[in-house]
Amino acid sequence: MLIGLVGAPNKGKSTFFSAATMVDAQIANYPFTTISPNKGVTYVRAPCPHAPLGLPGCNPKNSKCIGGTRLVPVNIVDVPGLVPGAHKGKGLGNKFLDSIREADALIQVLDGTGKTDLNGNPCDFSPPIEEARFLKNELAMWIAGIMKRREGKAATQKEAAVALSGLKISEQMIADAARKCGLDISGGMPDEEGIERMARAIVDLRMPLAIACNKADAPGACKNCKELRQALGSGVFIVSAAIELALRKANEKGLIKYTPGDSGFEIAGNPDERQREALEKMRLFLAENGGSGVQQAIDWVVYGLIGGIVVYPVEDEHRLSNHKGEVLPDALLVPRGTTVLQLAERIHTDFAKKFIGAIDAKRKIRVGGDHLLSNGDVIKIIASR
Ligand SMILES: Nc1nc2c(ncn2[C@@H]2O[C@H](COP(=O)(O)OP(=O)(O)OP(=O)(O)O)[C@@H](O)[C@H]2O)c(=O)[nH]1
Ligand SMILES: [Mg+2]
Repeated sequence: MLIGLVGAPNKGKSTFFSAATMVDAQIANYPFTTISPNKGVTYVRAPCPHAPLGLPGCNPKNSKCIGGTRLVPVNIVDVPGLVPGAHKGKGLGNKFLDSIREADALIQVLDGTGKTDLNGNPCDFSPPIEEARFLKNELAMWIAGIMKRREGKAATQKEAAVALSGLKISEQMIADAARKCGLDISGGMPDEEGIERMARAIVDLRMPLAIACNKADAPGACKNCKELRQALGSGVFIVSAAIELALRKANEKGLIKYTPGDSGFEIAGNPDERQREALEKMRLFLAENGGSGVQQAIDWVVYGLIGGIVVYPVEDEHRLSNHKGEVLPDALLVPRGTTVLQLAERIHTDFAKKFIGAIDAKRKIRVGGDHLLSNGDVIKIIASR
C-alpha cells in the first residue's frame, strides 16, 4: 500500500513526511524545495492482539508495539509541489504526477493559515477551500489529458483503459465513472466536456483523498481548518506537522514519552526551560485537537479510504509465534477482501503453490484458501513440504 502526499508548494508536505517517517527530508520556506519524490515508511496504528489473547508481550519484527498499540508499516511518498497548470507541465508538472501513479490514496497537505498562495508564495489570504478544489481539478485535468491525448486511439472504453493502465485505472473503473456521470460510452468515448466530467469521477474512484489542513499551530489557522472541515465534511484533519515532527524528535532524544497519534505525552528526560515551554505549548495543541493530526490522517486513509486490515501470520498456532518462538512477529497490512490464499502468496509464492489450508488461531478453526480475512486475524498457513 502506498500513500501519496500531495499539494501546492510550501505547504508542509516534507514536514509531514519527515514527521511520519522520521526520515530527514529537505524543509524550507520557499516553493519547490522538494524536486524529486521522497519515499519512506510510516506506520498505521492497530490494537495489538497480544493482550486480548492473554499474552504478556510480543516480539514484533516488521512493526512496533508500544503499550498495546501496534505500529504497522505502510509506504508513503512526498512529492514535489503542484502548481496550477501542472497538468500542462507547469512547475514540476509531470514529475509530480508521475510519482503518484502507484499511490492507493492521497493526503493533500494544505496551508491552514492561508498565508501562501497556490504557487507557494507569501500572500495576504489564499482560502484553503480553493486550495482543496484546485488539487482535485489538476488531477482530473491530468487524467482527462491522457484520455484526450489518445484522441482517435482512445475512442473506445478498452483503448481508454490501455491509456490509463499505468495509473492502475481499470476498464471497470472507466465504466463506473461513465455510469456515475450518466454517460453512455458503449459506442465510444464522449466529447471533451464529457471526458472531463468522467475524469473527475475517475479521480474520486481511483484516488481517494484526505486533507491535512496544516500549520494549524499558527495564529488563525485553527479557525480556517475548522471552517474547511465544516464545508467538506469527513476526511479533513486539523494538523500541525511541525508539532508532530518536534514531538517525535523529543521522543527519540528521550525528553518525552510519546506514541504517535496520542493526545498527550509524558516528560521523561530533563528538558531545559526553553524546551519545557515549547513542550507545554504543544501539549495544549494536542489536548485541544485530540492529537497533532498527522497519525489521525494516516489512520483514516489506510482504514477509511483504502480499506486496509491488519493480519498476523504465525507458524505455531498455539504459541502464536514463528519457529523461533517470537510471538506475533509480523503484522501485515492487506486490502479488505483479501483471502487466506492471497495472504499465502503475499508471504511467499512458494507458500501459495504448496498451500493446503490454514488455521484461524484466534477462533481455533481450520479455514480454506478462499476464506476472507478479518482485521486482527492471527493465521497459520499450512503448506506441503
Ligand atoms: N507553523 C508551521 N509551519 C510549518 C508546518 N509544517 C511546515 N511548516 C513550514 O512551512 C514551510 C514549508 O515546509 P515544507 O515541508 O518544506 O513544505 P513542502 O510542501 O514540502 O514544500 P515544497 O517541497 O516546496 O513543495 C517551512 O518553512 C516549514 O517549516 C506546521 O505544521 N506549522
Ligand atoms: Mg517538500
